[in-house]
Amino acid sequence: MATYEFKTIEDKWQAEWERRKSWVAPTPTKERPPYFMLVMFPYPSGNLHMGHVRNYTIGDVLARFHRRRGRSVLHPIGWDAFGLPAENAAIKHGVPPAKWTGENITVMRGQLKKLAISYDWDREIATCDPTYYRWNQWIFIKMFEKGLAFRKKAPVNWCNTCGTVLANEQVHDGKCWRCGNPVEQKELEQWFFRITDYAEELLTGHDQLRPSDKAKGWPEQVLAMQANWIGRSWGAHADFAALDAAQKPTGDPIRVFTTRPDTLFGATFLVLAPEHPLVDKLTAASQRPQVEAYRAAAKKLSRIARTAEGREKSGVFSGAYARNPVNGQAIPIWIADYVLTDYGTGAIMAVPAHDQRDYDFAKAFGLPVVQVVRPRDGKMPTDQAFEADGTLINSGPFDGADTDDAKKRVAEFLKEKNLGGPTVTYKLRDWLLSRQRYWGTPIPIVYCQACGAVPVKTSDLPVTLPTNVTFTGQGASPLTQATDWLSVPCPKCGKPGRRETDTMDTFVDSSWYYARYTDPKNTTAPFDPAKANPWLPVAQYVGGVEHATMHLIYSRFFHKVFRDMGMVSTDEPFGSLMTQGMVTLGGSAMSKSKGNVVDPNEVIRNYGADTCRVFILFAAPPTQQLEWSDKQIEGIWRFLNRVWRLAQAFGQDDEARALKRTGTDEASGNTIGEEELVRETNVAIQRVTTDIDRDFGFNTAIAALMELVNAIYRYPPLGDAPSRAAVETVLHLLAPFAPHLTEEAWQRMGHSTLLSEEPWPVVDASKLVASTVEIVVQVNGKVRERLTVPADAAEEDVRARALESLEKRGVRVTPQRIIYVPKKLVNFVGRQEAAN
Ligand code: ANZ
Ligand code: ZN
Repeated sequence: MATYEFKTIEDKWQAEWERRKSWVAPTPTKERPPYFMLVMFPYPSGNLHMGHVRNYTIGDVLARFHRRRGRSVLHPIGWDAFGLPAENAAIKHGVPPAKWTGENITVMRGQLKKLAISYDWDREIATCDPTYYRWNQWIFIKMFEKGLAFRKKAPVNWCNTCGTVLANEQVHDGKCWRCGNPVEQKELEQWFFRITDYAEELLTGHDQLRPSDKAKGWPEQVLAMQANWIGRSWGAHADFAALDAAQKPTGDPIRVFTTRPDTLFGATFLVLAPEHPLVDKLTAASQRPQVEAYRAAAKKLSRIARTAEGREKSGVFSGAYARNPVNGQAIPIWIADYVLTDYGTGAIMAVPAHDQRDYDFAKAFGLPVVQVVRPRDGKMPTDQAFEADGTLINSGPFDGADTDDAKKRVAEFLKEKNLGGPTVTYKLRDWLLSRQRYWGTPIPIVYCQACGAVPVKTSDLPVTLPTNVTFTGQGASPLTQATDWLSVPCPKCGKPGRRETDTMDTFVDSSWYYARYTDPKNTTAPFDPAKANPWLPVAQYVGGVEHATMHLIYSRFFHKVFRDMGMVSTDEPFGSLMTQGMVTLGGSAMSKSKGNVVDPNEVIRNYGADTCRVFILFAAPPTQQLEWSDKQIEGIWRFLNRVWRLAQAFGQDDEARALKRTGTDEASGNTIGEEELVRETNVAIQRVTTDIDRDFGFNTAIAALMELVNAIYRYPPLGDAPSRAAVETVLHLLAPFAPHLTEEAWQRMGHSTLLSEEPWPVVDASKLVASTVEIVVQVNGKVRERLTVPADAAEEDVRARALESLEKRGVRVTPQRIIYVPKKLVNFVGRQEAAN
């Protein structure tokens, strides 16, 4: 039995599609509306792994499907090519990062082509290419001009292993997102993007991303992760007047942020973060040594360590006091590290009766606890804070108010007195983009003694990376040693200046690459709005959920900045998002370090790309975990060969025709007639179409095709016109999954067109329901006969025909009871007179 010669066939069609430029994106029109199919571009590590294969195969099925459904499809690919591994390779093996990266790209590009992912290769981009990163620099300068890129000294996350600072988004559970090393705090002057300006919109923008009839939207899980990350809190500012050790006003207001203004009467002390600017001024002389020692100790702790739940509270009394704005009481000011410097105002009013952290602190240091909220059930806990809602007590004019109501009233009261008022605070921090590394986009800034930090003139871009540098892996970035490169005249005054040696976070590169694909060769702008807008937003984005609060927030921020600069006309970059599941072997994610990887090259070598693709899509729904199985690969291989042999029955060459299968030799089950074959064919069209289009149900779509193939094998007159139509339908519907085999089979069935250029089949709804049904005839529950009757036959007719046919077999019953299940069964219960 001839098996399918995948090697020659796959090479042949890959070359042919490339020659015809089959995947070049046509300009969208009204008749051919746009479908921008985007996958997260890979880091060129050197080899595709199965996660990539899954991601890109999913994208490819959607691209191929929508192309054939009359959409103008933009399906691009590129390389997220800056980053640490290239630099580490340079340190280890002495290969320049550009060379290492370029070679890896060549290998991976070849792999993607072998998988026949239908990319428009004319639009390929690599972020390490100066023609790309000059636009990072241009965007940075525009943002600098708008105050959206700025420099400040701040405590930042430092990873010692990677030798660089990290953004908050890149610290996961206190560890570096890349290497897992625990992150430390450092006080450094760094560049930031003011993403916090967009905090509110990044949150409310979610309304546009929820599933609707216009788009599939984003998974609720990702929206929830982002909302959590943005961390909006409604509350109030309240100003306490600072008092010195003798309780005399110092003239300094201390502003606190609270989500519980209703508990203001219960504040029994104030806490400042150790870094709070007023600590120095307010600390009493007698307390200074203790306070200084405490501040020094706090410096060494990370944010995570400081806020760890259940950690024993530490703190020190400042010797100073503050006056509560609502009841005039003087309360002590403490300094403690559980209050963070960069959240709210870095100062809190402590209400131990109603906040557990404050309660723990009060107990540790013997501070008073004053209850101001009565629980609804009247039961006040005795050894912990009561944090829930209730009714106000001990709160002067607010006594008796409900907490919800009191929150607003107290906040309004503060506003009237000009002592604060309602406000909103976010957990989101500005995006730290400086990196002390070489292999990234140089930040286009020159430092000048006279003018300070001056942006490079946009006409002088790009600031390219110098190549005559050495990688030692020791000390600061190699850029700090690139003497020739470093010294430049100040763009403003012309006096000697010095370049910024920090490079940009590589997440800057990936924050706008989607837009660059719409106009990848533009040399005068990042992209032309007239080219970008027709394609945007991206119709379908596919990638990993691990980017929920990194790349997927950063890109949304960039898109909104572009919008405000008049460069795009939409609010959001990605209309729909699908997060694909992991690929596992033995239950855990494939990883080199665990040694449980399956090499895509090997699978392609042994079975061909089509088998690999169909397996990946069949083995699990795309959003779920996919466990690798060699046995299932074999099953898919056999299925594709069954399809192949079916097509041969209509082929031109005699040997192939001799393989023509008739009857049931490869099938299980009964033979079927023409009408059922036509029905099965239409059912498959309907199922595959809606499964792909509506549900990303690639696995169920393939299952439907397997059923249709089985049905065809059960059709004895294989080779006639109805079976030709059925086999051609299989090829049509299977094409997005197994593009090579189907293209070749289509040609061998005598077509001169390319299947990939044919329109998608349309279902004939009138053929979906059977005109006849099979009725099981039972006597006293025992099957006696099967009858084929019109689907709309009346009960009496079915009964009459059933009795008649039983009689013909010599079975006579006098039924006492007749059980009738429409379209399925009739059962005569009663006395049976004769049987044979
Ligand atoms: C008084 C109070 C009473 C509070 C009460 C809570 C309960 P979220 O929800 O996370 O926004 N807080 C404010 N700034 C802080 C900082 N820089 N570091 C540590 N904690 C800080 O939390 C807001 C609450 O956390 C604020 O409301 C404040 O404590 C504390 F019964 O103020 B609350
Ligand atoms: Zn200058």
